Amino acid sequence: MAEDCIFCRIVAGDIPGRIVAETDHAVAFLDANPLAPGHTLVVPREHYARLDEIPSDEAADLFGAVHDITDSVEAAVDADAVSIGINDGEAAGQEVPHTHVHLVPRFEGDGGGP
Ligand code: DGP
Repeated sequence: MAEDCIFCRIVAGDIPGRIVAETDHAVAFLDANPLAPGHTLVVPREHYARLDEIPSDEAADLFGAVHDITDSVEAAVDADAVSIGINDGEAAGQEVPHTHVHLVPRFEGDGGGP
């Protein structure tokens, strides 16, 4: 755990997070600054700043969680689709240096997305 990492602190339960799913290696919680209702972040439990730092078994679990919860995220807010994305590195727009997958519910004609 990185003491100064907000996502590590949510995973550890040190600060409140609206957690929607948990697996052995991944935790999903609602984004505090959502692009759409139901915007969810899926993060590895361990602190990895970038995607290529995650061991393959933990990456498989992370993307398994993404696979398993996408339908529920979409259904929870009655969306039409979901945009799934990672800002991998600062130049890509990554603000929180703990790898996370965005699940952004999409609605017909919303014109939004990550
Ligand atoms: P990115 O730009 O890809 O690093 O996205 C970071 C996301 O994290 C952004 O959508 C807002 C969200 N976020 C930042 N701080 C917090 C927090 O303290 N709690 C939660 N739940 N989300 C946060």
